[in-house]
Amino acid sequence: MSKQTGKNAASETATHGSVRDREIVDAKVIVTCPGRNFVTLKITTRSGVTGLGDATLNGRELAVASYLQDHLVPNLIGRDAGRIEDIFQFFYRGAYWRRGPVTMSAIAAVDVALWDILGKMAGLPIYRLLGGRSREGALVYGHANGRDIAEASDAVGRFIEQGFLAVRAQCGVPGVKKAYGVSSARGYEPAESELPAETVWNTPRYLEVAPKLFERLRKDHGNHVELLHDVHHRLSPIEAARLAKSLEPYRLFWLEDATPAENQHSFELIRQHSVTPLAVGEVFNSIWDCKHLIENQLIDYIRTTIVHGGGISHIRRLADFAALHQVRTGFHGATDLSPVTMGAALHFDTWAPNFGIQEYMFHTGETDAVFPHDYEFRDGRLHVGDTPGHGVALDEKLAKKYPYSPKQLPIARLQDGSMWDW
Ligand code: CS2
Ligand code: MG
Repeated sequence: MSKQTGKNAASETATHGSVRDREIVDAKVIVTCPGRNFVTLKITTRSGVTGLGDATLNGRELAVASYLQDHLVPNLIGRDAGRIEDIFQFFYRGAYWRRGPVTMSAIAAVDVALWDILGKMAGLPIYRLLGGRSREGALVYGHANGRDIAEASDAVGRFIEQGFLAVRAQCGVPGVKKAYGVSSARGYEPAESELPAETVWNTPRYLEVAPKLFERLRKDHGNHVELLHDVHHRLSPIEAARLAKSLEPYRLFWLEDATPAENQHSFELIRQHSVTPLAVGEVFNSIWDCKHLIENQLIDYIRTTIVHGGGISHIRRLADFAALHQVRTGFHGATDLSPVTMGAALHFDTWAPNFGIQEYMFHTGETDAVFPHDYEFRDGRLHVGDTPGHGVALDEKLAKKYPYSPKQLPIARLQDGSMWDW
């Protein structure tokens, strides 16, 4: 049997693209830096239908670009673009080396590009292919931050004025030069320099300021706005438990990445001590990274999104598994995830019965011009359009004007110089 033909190939109808129409004839990796680096895969079928997938892994972009270019693209040519599940399995099982952020981001780019092609061939937006609309729009949260509590509270106020119903709040930590999540003059973009910037962390100071921030936010903005906070893996499990407990009076929507989760049992300790809802998973890349967390209901929201988790095909499995345990989705949506991921994620959010919330940081005007898209923000929610596929395009000519620019994420050390979690 050839790569692209199955037994019943001839009987497949032209309406959905015949096997010949669906044959992959080109797959191209495009690296561009309109304000920040993005890696995009563009797959083209014999009938000229194209699909786009995001493969951006912040600070490690070229590793994924090479994985795609050198190892996946040669396997794609000649294959049937309609066999999305089989292509996922081919790359996941077939490579022998399973999982990992580089592998799963590369597979995700292929998977999302194929779902985009399927949508275009069917004339349907992806949310309809998944099973249709479960909601009118996806609740999103924006990023408010300030050098101190007062500045952060003003920033939260500005998000509420813009119509946001949910806001993540971070503030500077007295005595800490560069705390996670606090903007520089150019806005918050953590991968700032060619080699990692070194920051120094102070847990006791942070544990003092965080509850004060939320006490003030509730005082200034009332009890109805949803408030979120990201610890960015900087606490030990018992410190995380203490923070979660101290934040209980301020009714957080979630506390994110309270402690690293390689050891999924760590979250048992936090759960024993607090009813603050917990979110984790932006650095996960498969269902196996959160199996214990989910089946033991140690978290409330799973953050793993499409680009780092193998695409729509794998994340759908993860979301269905999470639903069995009343865990909701809360996809990662920082600026290092391209508009292609945002588009695909919003289709997923529009469908997923156990959707919780979607992170939404604004891309720069340059990024939006390179990736024209049809999703839009209205009344605290993001709304997908009805363009077939995921509704995000790529202006290749414009993309060429922004060559790759090496940038890595910062690192954190404790005051004595030992490495810590950034
Ligand atoms: C963050 C991100 O959005 C978040 O919750 O933790 O800013 C994260 O640091 C970056 O996406 C890393 O690439
Ligand atoms: Mg985070």
